Amino acid sequence: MNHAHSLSLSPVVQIGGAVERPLVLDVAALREFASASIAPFDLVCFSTGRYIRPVERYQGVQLRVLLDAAGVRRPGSTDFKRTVFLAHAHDGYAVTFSWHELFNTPVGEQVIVAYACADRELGVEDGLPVLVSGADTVHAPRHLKRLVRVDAHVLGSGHSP
Ligand SMILES: Nc1nc2c(c(=O)[nH]1)N[C@H]1C(S)=C(S)[C@@H](COP(=O)(O)O)O[C@H]1N2
Ligand SMILES: [Mo]
Repeated sequence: MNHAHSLSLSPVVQIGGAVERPLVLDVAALREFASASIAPFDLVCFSTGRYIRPVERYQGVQLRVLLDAAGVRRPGSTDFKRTVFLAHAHDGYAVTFSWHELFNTPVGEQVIVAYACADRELGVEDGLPVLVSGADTVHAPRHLKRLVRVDAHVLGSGHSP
């Protein structure tokens, strides 16, 4: 009936694909995980070089913590080493992360699903929840607004020592 209030409803993030336990997490559920924050940075577009704006300290949960909760490393399988993650936004925008990048480099420490900025709660109109990679050289591409799902994809067909 009244769709105007839909922006005020709590958004939901799903973790799915090649995981043991697909998850559906609202913001309250995101807040139950250990919180992590990333330092302020300038938002700059990769494609055009356009300076967008400075952003303050984001706070949220590390993406790798959510992926661990969903069970990316399945028992008896070494597929995780050729797994990539596709993160999808509400508008169809999508970006990639690799298992190595998130779990086996310092980049992963600063990839967070953010629900607050400068100690203020984000609203959907701010992009809640924002998936952001704090260690990227150019930040805008992986400053993904209104994250809706992250899917694990196992690429190729390598052997599993
Ligand atoms: N959901 C979503 N997030 C996105 C994008 C998008 O198209 N959709 N574009 C990215 C890119 S390439 C840029 S440059 C910035 C643009 O930010 P702005 O819309 O605040 O100018 O958002 C990033 N995050
Ligand atoms: Mo961009």
